[in-house]
Amino acid sequence: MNTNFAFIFFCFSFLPIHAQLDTLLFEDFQTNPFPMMDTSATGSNTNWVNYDADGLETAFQTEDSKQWFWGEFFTDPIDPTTGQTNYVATSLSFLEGSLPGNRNWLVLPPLEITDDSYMLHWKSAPNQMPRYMDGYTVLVSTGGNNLTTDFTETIFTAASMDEIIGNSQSTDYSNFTFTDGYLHADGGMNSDYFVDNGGTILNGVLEPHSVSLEAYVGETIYIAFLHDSDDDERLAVDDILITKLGTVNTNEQAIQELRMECYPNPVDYQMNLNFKVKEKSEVSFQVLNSANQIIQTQYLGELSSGMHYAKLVLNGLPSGTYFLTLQVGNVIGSQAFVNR
Ligand SMILES: [Ca+2]
Ligand SMILES: [Ca+2]
Ligand SMILES: [Ca+2]
Repeated sequence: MNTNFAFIFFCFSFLPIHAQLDTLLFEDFQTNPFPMMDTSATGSNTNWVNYDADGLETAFQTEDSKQWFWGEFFTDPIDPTTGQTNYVATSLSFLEGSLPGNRNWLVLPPLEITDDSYMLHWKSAPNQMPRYMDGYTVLVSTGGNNLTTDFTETIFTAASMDEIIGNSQSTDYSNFTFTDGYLHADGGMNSDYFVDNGGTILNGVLEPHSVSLEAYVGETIYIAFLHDSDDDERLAVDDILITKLGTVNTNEQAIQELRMECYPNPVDYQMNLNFKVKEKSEVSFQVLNSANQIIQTQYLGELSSGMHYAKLVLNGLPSGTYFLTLQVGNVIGSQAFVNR
C-alpha cells in the first residue's frame, strides 16, 4: 500500500485532453444510393428521402431527371485528388418550357444531436455561373420530415441567378441580379471553385461548406437539401458528412483504462511498467524529458488482451523529471517520474 501511495503521489498528468472526431454519416455518392432511398416523406422516415415536389418535366424530359439523381460530376468527372471518377447528386432546374418552380428535396435520415460539437459538412457546385447559376437551401426540422410544414429553419442559402440586366453573354456579375445567399466561389472571386474556359459562362467546381448544429442540442432533427432554384441549369452536391467530437479521454481516464503503473518512483536504474490491453492492440511507449523531447521509443508489437509487463532500463539517463507515455491502440496514458 505504501508503494502505491508513493506512486500516486508522484505520478501526475501532463497531456491535454485527447479527442477524436467521430463520423456519424458520410455520403460521397461513389456508389448510387438513390435506388435505396424513400421517394416520399411520411413525416417520420428513418431513411433518406428523394422527392420531386414540383412534378414538372425537365428539359431532359426523362422521369429520372425530375428529382435528385446520380451521375458523374459535370464540370470535372475525375476527382483531382483521387484520380477516380467522381459521382455526385445532381438536380436540374432547367425545366421544359423554361418554367420556374423546380423544388427537389433530398432529406437525410433523422439525427439526434447530443452535444454542441455536431457539424454538417458538404460540397456543392452550380454547373454554370453567373448566367443561370443554381442556388439551393439547407433546412432543418426539429419535428418530423413533413416537407411543407416541418422545415422551418434555414441554416444555409446559396444564391441563384435572378435576372439578366445587361449583357447575357458576359461573365461579369454586374450583368445579372441574384437571389439572397452565398454566391458560389465567393461571387467568382475564388478561382479554386470554378473553371474559366474563356466562354460565356464559368463552370462551378465543388466548394466545401460547414455549418455547426449546436443550436439543436437535445433535439432529433432532419436536414434537407432543397434545390429551389427557378429556371437555371443544374446543381451538384457531394460528400455530405456529419461529425461530432468523440469520447473525450482525460489522462486520468486513460491511465485508469490502461491500469498503467510505473514503479519505483523515483527510479534508480530500472523502471517497471504494468498495463492492461483491453482488446488486441498495437502497443508502444516513449520516454520524454521535461522539454517534451523524445528520449526513447520502444515498440512492443501487437499484444493480446490482458495484463502485460514491460521493463525499461534507464542506464545513463541524467537525473531529472521525465514522462513515460504508453500507447495501446488509440488510448494514450502518460505519467511523470523522477530519475535519481
Ligand atoms: Ca463523390
Ligand atoms: Ca422536380
Ligand atoms: Ca434563376
